[in-house]
Amino acid sequence: KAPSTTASEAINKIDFKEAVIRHLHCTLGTDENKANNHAWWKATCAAIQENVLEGLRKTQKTHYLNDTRAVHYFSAEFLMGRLLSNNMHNLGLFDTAQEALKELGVELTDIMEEEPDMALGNGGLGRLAACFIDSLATMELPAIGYGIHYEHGLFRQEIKSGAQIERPDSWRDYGNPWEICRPESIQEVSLYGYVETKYGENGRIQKEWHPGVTVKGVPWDIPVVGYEGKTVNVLRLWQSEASDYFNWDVFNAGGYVDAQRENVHAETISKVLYPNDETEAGKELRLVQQYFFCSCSLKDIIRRYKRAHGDDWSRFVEQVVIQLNDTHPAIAIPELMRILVDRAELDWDKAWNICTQVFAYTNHTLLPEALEKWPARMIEKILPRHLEIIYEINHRFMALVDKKWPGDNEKKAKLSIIEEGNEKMVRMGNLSVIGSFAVNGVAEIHSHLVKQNLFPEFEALWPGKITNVTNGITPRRWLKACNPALSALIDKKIGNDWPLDLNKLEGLSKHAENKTFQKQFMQVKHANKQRLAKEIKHSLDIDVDVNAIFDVQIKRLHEYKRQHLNLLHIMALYRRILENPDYDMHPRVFIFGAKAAPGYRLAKDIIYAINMVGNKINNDPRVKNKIKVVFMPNYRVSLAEKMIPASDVSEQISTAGKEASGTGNMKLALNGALTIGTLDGANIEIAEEVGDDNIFIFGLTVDEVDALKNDGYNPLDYYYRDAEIKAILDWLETDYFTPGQPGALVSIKQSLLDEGDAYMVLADFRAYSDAQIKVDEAYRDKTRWAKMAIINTAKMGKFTSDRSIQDYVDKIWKLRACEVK
Ligand code: 26Y
Repeated sequence: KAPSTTASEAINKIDFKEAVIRHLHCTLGTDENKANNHAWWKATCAAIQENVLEGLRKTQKTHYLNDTRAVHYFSAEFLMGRLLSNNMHNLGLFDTAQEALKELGVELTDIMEEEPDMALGNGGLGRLAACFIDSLATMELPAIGYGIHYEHGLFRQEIKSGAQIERPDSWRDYGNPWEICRPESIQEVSLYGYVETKYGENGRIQKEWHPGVTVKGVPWDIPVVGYEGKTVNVLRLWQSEASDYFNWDVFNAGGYVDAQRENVHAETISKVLYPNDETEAGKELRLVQQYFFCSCSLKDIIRRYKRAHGDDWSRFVEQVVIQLNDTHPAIAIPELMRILVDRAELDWDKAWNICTQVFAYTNHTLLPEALEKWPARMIEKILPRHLEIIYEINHRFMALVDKKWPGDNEKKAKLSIIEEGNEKMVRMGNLSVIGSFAVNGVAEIHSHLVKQNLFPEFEALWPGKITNVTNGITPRRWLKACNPALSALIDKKIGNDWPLDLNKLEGLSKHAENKTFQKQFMQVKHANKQRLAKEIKHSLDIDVDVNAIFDVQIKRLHEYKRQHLNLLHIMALYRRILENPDYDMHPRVFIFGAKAAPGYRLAKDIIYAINMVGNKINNDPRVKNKIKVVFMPNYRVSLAEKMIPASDVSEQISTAGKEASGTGNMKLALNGALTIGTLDGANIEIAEEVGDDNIFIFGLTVDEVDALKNDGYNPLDYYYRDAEIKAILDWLETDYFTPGQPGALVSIKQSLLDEGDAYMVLADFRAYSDAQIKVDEAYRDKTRWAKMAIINTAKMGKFTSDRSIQDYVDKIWKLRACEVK
């Protein structure tokens, strides 16, 4: 019998055991007999971190010596999840660590559960940033992520009597083993105060900002390990602290500073992540957060540049490109102008030239309520000099517009950074387009709509500036690490280089009809479903049938994502069963995971409705277990990693034109789930890849949605014409699902009937229901389903974030890889 490990692995295993024990003793002050899972986890992280830091040191030295151009990814959110499993896989140490720990009597997968998620993001945008920095390191591209070191990430969700409760998330409570504090790189950031105009000797007008307060930005570095571990980049997150000195001059000059000082306590700035996605609340602290991390990051970039190039700004644009992850960091544009004009004393034109060659902007949404706008008065109060700069940028830009379209005030009103009205507002989208050299959407259709509907005047002014880079996901985390059984099967079939070259998965296509492979593929799925079923039993005490279809909708809760369309369909099935006990359907488990923004009433009502309807159905013997409804609390990255490998059906059912891209759709398809979805976002490109026979597309297209809206969409037409729709909506008004509380679910009906059904749930209901019947038929044909599932995995090559990053490099960043030896 062949030995299970090679000689070198055996040595590594011994080294690794030694390192873990050493850390138990010397880092944690405990020992093998006393250590609990948490201590074992920490010691294992520390042992891995030794290897990480070695790579980090080499990478930083190499980048410094080669004076590399780098991309700086500015993002208010990085949804990193857990790092242990990822870092072990990327270093190629997973198996070694697993065996080493086993010999110490410790189960690696158990201790991995000790790690809290780094949930420093809301959803898609934050997770995209995390996938991108994984790809950047993997592709050996010099890159740094810049963000905020939130003390509390996205809230922890509990479900009490069916309703969402928010609890604080404390991801660092017992110390984070990955982060490194860098006090030597602290930055100072100013806020509030006033601007003084001075006249220099040469007649040059000088502006001096006398800030009201100064705060400290303390950087924490999280190493980002590329696959195969050669390049280790960093994610640098800024934590706010009270400054060592307070500007007493200004303080004494006027009592108003005192008042402003109360507004923002230094430590408050990085205290908590705002849990709203896609709805701008216009909160002052949020703007302060944005400015805080942008200012720290720019100063950090400039410090590093000056170390190599001194005061010579001429090479800045060769060395630095900054990607703005949506408009959240757009304030970096006037901040860089301020630094260049007021501090470095460059001419305006020279400074503007630099800015507009450094920044690039990614748009992630078309929803009007998500487009950031700040009251000019608020910016004036917090950043008085920046408001002046924004006006100056706009003034010069308006002159340019006038040259192109002389006297066209309508064009000017559309293009202006300033929205005139009752209250003057600063449009951060317009500022971002004007201050960037490239703008991109995140899927073909989305980029098309950005050009056609959101920024048509900019598209006319600067054709070619708006481009597309379709999103992607890292196959290391979203297949290799989260689905080890499927990864092993794929390795066996086509070799193990697919994590670096995902198009290799195409090689699975030719086995899609092979009975043995189909069986193996579906056995893996089955085992993953068993594991999830256990988790469901454990956390919710619900029994689910592993032979049922696992139908999964996991994403933030939003009307446009239409979890309520899914719910209405579940109610329809339930009703059909009650009316006809022999109603023919394959058993199905509908599984949801979703957090609602704490202030989003209807979203919370939908969560409540899913739980109440689910509770009724799950306990109704007449259903004979044909339907189960499971709402998994506290959806997050680490839970996604358990749910996605166990999914049969992927629900991607947003109103066409509303979901910019989606990335969960890619993760699920990669793991062999079949999509039921609308022609929206990246679903369209997924359909192109897998072919129409291997996806269930339904519903109105973007053009049809527009046409129906223009014709005057009336949801009541559907209510009165479709008896099933009427019955379901009326059901919501009774106390059938909420005994003793009639009307508890009525807000959903109201939003659909009285408030106009803005997301056309009723218009798409019948098409959705019909598509679900096709899903049911397909699943019953085991061979057909297996083939379809395999083809989905095989055709996901396009959606690796490595491809997205290569597109950014080619179209926008013009970066070169730098090999780290
Ligand atoms: C302005 C503030 C309230 C705000 C905060 C967070 C606005 C938006 C967001 C987050 C947006 C977001 O996550 N968008 C998603 O980005 C993904 C990555 O591009 C897309 O796949 C997804 O369709 C889009 O909804």
